[in-house]
Amino acid sequence: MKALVLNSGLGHRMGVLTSEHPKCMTEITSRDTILSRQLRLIADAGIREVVMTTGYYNEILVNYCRSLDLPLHFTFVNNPLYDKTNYIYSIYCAKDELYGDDIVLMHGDLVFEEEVFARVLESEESCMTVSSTLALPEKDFKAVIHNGRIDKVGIEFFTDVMAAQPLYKLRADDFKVWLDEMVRFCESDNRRCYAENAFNEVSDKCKIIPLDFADALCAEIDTPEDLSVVSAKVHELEQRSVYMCFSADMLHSGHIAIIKKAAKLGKLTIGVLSDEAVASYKRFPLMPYEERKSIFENISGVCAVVEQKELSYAENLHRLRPDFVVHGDDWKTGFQKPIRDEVVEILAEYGGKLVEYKYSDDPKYLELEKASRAQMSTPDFRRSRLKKLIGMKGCVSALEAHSGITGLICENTKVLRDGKTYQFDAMWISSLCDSTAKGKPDIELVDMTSRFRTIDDIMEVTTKPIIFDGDTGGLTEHFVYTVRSLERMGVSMVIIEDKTGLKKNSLFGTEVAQTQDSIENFCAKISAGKAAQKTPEFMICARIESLILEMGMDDALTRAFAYVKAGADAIMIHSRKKDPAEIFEFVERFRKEDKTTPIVVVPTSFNSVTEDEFKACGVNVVIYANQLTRSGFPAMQNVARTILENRRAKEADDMCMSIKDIITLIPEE
Ligand code: SPV
Ligand code: MG
Repeated sequence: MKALVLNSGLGHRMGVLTSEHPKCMTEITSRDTILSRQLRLIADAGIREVVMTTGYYNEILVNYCRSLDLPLHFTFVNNPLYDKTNYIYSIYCAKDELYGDDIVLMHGDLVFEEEVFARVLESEESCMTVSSTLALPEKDFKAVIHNGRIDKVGIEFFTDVMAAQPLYKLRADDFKVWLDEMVRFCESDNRRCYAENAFNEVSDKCKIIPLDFADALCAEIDTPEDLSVVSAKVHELEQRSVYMCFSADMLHSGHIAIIKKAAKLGKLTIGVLSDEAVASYKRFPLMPYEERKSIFENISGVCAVVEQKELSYAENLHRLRPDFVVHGDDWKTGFQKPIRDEVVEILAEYGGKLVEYKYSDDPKYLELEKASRAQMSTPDFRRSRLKKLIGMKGCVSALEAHSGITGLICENTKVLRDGKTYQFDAMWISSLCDSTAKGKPDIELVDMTSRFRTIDDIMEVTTKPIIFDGDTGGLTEHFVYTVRSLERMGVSMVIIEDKTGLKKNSLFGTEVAQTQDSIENFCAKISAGKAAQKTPEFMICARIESLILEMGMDDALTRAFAYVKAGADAIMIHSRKKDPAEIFEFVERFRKEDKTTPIVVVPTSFNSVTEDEFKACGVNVVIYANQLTRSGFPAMQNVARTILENRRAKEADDMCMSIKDIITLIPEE
């Protein structure tokens, strides 16, 4: 595309302002003349070729353009009859430079907003800028519009018209029709009229659509009064502020394109979501906040980068009060809608505006997201994530999964509450639920090979970190192999409990015979596991059964410190009491001496405590150990019974997911 800038005119209505240079060189701000601003916008839009018609002060103009040092190639075409002809003849003089290219045509005294220019350039059809809101000018251009296209342009029309400005984008084929007609006009000595007179003759063959800039700035400067109005508006535009928020740790051309557009609206501040906010709403960030921040700081057009701590924009909007918030239109529905609604509400409080651009669903961006998900599910990446999440969030949550589908529920379930999103951070592969799914008791009967198969099924369809219930860990000689296998698979943490002999589920408590291992033996098992592991991030968590087996708080604490000394990366304290008092007491007493070793709890019985309460007292991992099994199983039993009772499935239908939903539940890759 070439830009055609018409600068042959005399500009005599500007008085002394144009006594030493052409009108386009009039200053509109302290840093810009009309022309330097136009040329900067042209260069910023990626246009490289400029054809400029000149007239009086030809040399001054040429030297000035070159002095601006913009990445533009100029072809200057002097209209030798500039004082006797109109710009139709200037274009005629430049015609050899113009055939065959798409052209963006502007008068040299036109000042327009960057956003208006961007819209003109984006138009797929040839277009001319018009305003549906400005009053009709007496002596300036108006465009007659019929059926969505421009029929005539001139100062003499007053019916079916809108105020129009000489800023056009012209497709090569449309411009050829118009240019041919300009040539015909000029060669039959019709050189003192507007170029638009020629257009009016061929408008049926040259389709130009109106592009409505409404109240945005797009105005010619003809007089000193125009100059002061336009300068004030440009000044105001330069003060405008724009806010956008990004989580992206993987920037692609789509993001850059929207940043460039946003920067055209004013000074752009980017809010970068905190690691915690990204992890809560999307997935674990591939890059930490500081790195993401520095990437945005180095993108041209970005004036400032600030942290956005939550998904909600509220805090930053109240503080920054930007004139515009820019976002893709994808948040109008779905999960982000409440966030959008809040933004709209806050902007309305102070008169800010939401600008939404069409969301790009280009498959290449989906491919990139898929690639990063694939990366996250690789063993090394997945394994290391639990430790990082604990470090980042302080307290993480895990939900039980025992199959691919329950893994997907852990992976994909999200809720939005009070401007925050919540999702599970990790998955717990419970011995109880894995055994139950296989119809077997929770007594270490399901062998490791089979347990690994469950891990594999879940890993195949998810990306979140996995905490594995390793029961007693078995014989130390066996445990070291288990550790290495789990590491290889990408499991993040194994929890082994300090019991020996025939293990029964802890929730039986002392109702069944269970033997607690000696501190010495269990420490040896932990140390052997730690010595066997190959990667630094894999965690071995020692689970203390003293409270379950009613051995007392002191025993629990003695064991906890001994296990940490033996190398345990975390400890789990278990209880089957409804009252969380003993858990809180343990955590408090443990934390007095050990501020850092992560503490894990499984609040199946003491389920009244919230994650925030656990976090506040020093717990780092909260495991919901069996809820999916306990909810799925009775629902299935109920349906089975209902079918039997009715000797048909009709009555059970309302208890079931629809066929359509079940067959589309898991999309094919
Ligand atoms: C499991 O989920 O298998 C556990 C936790 O070990 S508990 O059932 O509470 O013992
Ligand atoms: Mg278990």
